[in-house]
Amino acid sequence: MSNPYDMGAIDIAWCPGCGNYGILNMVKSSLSELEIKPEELIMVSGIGQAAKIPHYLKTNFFNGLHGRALPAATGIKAANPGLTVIAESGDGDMYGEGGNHFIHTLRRNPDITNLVHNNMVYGLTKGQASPTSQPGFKTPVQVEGVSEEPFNPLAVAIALDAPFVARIFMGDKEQSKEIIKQAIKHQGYALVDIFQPCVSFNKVNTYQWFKENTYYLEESYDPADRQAAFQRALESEKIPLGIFYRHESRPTFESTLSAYREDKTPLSRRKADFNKLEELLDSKK
Ligand SMILES: Cc1ncc(C[n+]2csc(CCOP(=O)(O)OP(=O)(O)O)c2C)c(N)n1
Ligand code: SF4
Repeated sequence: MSNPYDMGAIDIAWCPGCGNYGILNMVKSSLSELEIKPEELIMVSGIGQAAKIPHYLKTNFFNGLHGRALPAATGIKAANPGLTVIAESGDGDMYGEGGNHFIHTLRRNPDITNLVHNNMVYGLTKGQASPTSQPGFKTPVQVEGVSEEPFNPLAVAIALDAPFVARIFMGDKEQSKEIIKQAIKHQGYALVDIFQPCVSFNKVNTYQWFKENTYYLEESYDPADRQAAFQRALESEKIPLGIFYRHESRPTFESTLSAYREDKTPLSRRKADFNKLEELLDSKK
């Protein structure tokens, strides 16, 4: 069956063997299996190799500045609550340049899905360390190896009570696709950190490395238990995969906006009322 998101024969700028291809395929199949129409979706990204992903799906997209996918996605969802909004980019883009937006998006809880291609390196700019690079990782810039503690996106998200927090490996296609689908269906902010090998600039965290160093949370694991989720997010000897934390109890950002209290019409469909604006400005004089 043809996928409505297919672009046909196009040039894709990623290196042969890059993990981004697998993620692109998983996202396309998730969207078509959920029967989300391309016209009801918008993909938002920043800058980087992963951030090119919206160019390769036949849908709406907004390609912003480096690190600015999340505030743009939050604004788009607030103006068009009926759209499915996915913010998708690399670990550098979301956790490094966009780190402050990441924190405040967790606090706001817009109903968006945040897919982060985590290759533990800056791919586009040819292999500098990223916030998730492992200690000791050597690059042409970090010649003695990374000495900083890696950023732990899952622990930060759980600490800030994000309602859906998961980690997957792109090499495990079926399990990963099911988790992406659950994240898209989840009402509220959903983080899926996706392990993705960069075959050109990360020769340490390879397909084999991710296979050998990850395992799935056991079936008896309860994602409603926040303390357990936090503990599991801190594990680093072997890295757990799966849905770490999930709850439905926080209202979404857009549902709390006063603009929707009496009128549910999306802001994007309302006509500007300049008389009201004038009244408002006059009332502040
Ligand atoms: C403000 C700003 N700083 C730095 C850059 C240079 N730059 C472009 S992409 C990138 C890193 C992208 O890394 P990541 O988000 O991990 O994506 P990847 O390319 O690995 O998929 C950097 C530092 C930029 N474009 N803008
Ligand atoms: S540099 Fe790395 S992340 Fe970028 S396309 Fe090549 S393999 Fe993929």
